[in-house]
Formats: sequence, C-alpha cells, structure tokens
Amino acid sequence: MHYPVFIVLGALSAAAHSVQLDAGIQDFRVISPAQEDLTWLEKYGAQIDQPFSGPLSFSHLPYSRCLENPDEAFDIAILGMPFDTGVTYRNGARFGPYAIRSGSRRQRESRGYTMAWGTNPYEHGLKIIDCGDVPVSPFDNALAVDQMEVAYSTLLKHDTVNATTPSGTPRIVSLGGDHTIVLPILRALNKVHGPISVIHFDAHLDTWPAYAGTTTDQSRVTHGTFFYLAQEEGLLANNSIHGGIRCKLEGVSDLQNDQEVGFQIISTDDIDDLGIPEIVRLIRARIGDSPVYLSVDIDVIDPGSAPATGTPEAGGWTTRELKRIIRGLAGLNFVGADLVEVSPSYDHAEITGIAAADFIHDFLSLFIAEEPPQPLHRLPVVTEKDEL
Ligand SMILES: [Mn+2]
Repeated sequence: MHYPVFIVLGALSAAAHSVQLDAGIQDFRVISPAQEDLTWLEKYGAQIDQPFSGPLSFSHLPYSRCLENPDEAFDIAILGMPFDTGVTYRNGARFGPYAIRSGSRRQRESRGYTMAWGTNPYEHGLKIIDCGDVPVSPFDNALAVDQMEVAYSTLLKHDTVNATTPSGTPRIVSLGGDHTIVLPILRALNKVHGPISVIHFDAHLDTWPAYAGTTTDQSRVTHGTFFYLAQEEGLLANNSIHGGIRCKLEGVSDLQNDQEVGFQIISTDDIDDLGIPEIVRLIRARIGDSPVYLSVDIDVIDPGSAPATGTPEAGGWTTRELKRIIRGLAGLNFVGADLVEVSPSYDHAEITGIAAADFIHDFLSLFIAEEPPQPLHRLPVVTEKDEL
C-alpha cells in the first residue's frame, strides 16, 4: 500500500521542480546567492572518481609508473603485461589489462568488504597500488619476455611498507596478457625464492614440450609450453597442481608428460564427483607450506560465464565455484598471482572483464587472510516477531 503513495509524491515533487525551473535556474541551486563564488572544492569537496569516471587504474587505486620510480614502496602491486604473441588460436589478450581494470571500476578501497571473506583487503595497513603496464614489444617475443622478467625483478626489489612475505619482498598481481607471461614471472621469482610450486587453474595443461612447427628455440616459448620450459630450467618444485582441466589431448602421453613436469591434475568434472571441499583439501595437501604461485587462466571458467578468451573450452567451472575454491586456499604461502588470457574483443557486456576483476579482489583477500574464511559473514538473525 505504501508504493503507490510514494509514486504520487514523486510526481508532485517533479511538478514542483518544473515550476521552479520556469522561475530561473538559480532556484534550483542549493546555495544562497552569497555562496555563488565558491569553488568546487569549497562547495563539494574532493573530486571523487565515480564508478563510471576517472582515469583507469585497478579499483581506482593510486597509479604509479613504478618501473621508473625505484623509491615507490608498496606491499602489493597490480602490474599489467599486455603480451599476446605467444598464442595458438585467438590473439587479443594484450587488451586484457585494460579490460580487467575496466571491469574493476565498481570496486574501490572504501567498498571492499565482502561477506564471503568477512574483511576488506584494503583495510589491513598494506599499501596496494597499480604499477601500470610493462611496455612489452609487440614485435619481438624474445625481447618482450626479457622485458617482463626485468620488470618483475625490478618490482620485487622495491621496498615494502608492511612486508607480508617471509622473504620481505612485495607481492605482484599480474594482469595478462597470454599465459606465456608466466615464464618470465617464474624466472624472476626463482631469483628470490628458488624453485616454487604452482597452483594452476586452466582448461589446458600448458605443460606441452612444443607444438608442431617448432623449429627454433624462440618458437618453443608459447602459452601452452611455458610450464615445460620452466621445469626444464629448474624453476618449479615437484609439487604443482592443476584445477579445471578439460582440454582435448594427443593421448595419455600428454598426461605422463604432465606428471613429469611436476603436476597433479584436478579435472573439471572432479567438482561434481569430489565437491569443492575435497578439491581444496587435495590442493592444500599437495602444496603444503611450499612457496606457491597462483596462476588463473580465465578459460578455466565456462565460456558462458567468460567468453572473452583465446582458446575457449566448453563445459567449465562457474565463476562462483572457482571463487569458493580460491577462498579455501587462504593461508598457503603465496608469493604472487596472475590472471591471464582475457581477450576483450570476444566479450559481451564486459562479462569476462568483470569476472576477472572480481578474481583480482579475491587474490588481494587471499594474500591477507591467514586461513579460509568461515562461510558468509552475516549479522545475527533477529528472532523476535513483529506482531504487525
Ligand atoms: Mn593457459
């Protein structure tokens, strides 16, 4: 019964405003004539960025060109790697960092609390900034891979404000780019941590030795071979794990090779047969307290929920399922994370960019939480009945 009354009042109010408009625009203003000369700052305060406005940084965070700013201390950096010339099918992930930042525009530090985590990652005294993008060559992959390694190594040397890793180095969340970017990242992390484990969510193994047509050392470096190369270089510990695998294979030999590279497989279907708690348990048991790197290929998500990617595979996990698995991993010794393979020209209504940006928010919470959160923080249920 209240709704119609409200609507009538709204209509009356609008009518009253139009009368005022006829009398002149001054009548609309909320200030007295004496306040006419107030500046924006005096009258309205800070020039805030709204969700749909402002320069583009992840979650409206402070933006710094950290690569030319060695004194820029931070605890967690967002870093774009717009490299997409290592792909086997659709390119376009060079626009991934842009799409993920754009998908984050409704996020902000002051509105970062989630019921699922029961916390706001921006309220833990850590300095979290957007360090922009690595200027990678789109013409020369060997050069680009070196540029990404140098950039990552450079940022790892920056001072922290409140160091959160045992090594005292800051953490970097990388926005791909195609999955090849993980090779230079693992090379850079190896200099600090030695061999590390990887938790890898993807539809594909990415442990293949080479593709048909490989004739040069450089042509071995692709978004489907980088883990093989990393293992060959001694960058990986022998206890990594994939989640969400469902791609087609040459045969069982691919699985044997994958095992030799150091991975255990959790398939896409395992989520139905084992459930999320058991998947979380398997990953935690595999990783233990090893330094671990988290790599999420957005193609692990079903193309219906994340269509904008280079090598889509039908029948994947939902965004919600992976978010719950990620929450279950809190407390492991994460040294960095990435989200790769967002190729926004294949997107619809920013579905993929928004999902990817949401995962980045989860990464920040994951880095901070010491253990998995209890499911859904709610206020106590009020039990008294209102007699009306
Ligand atoms: Mn991949």
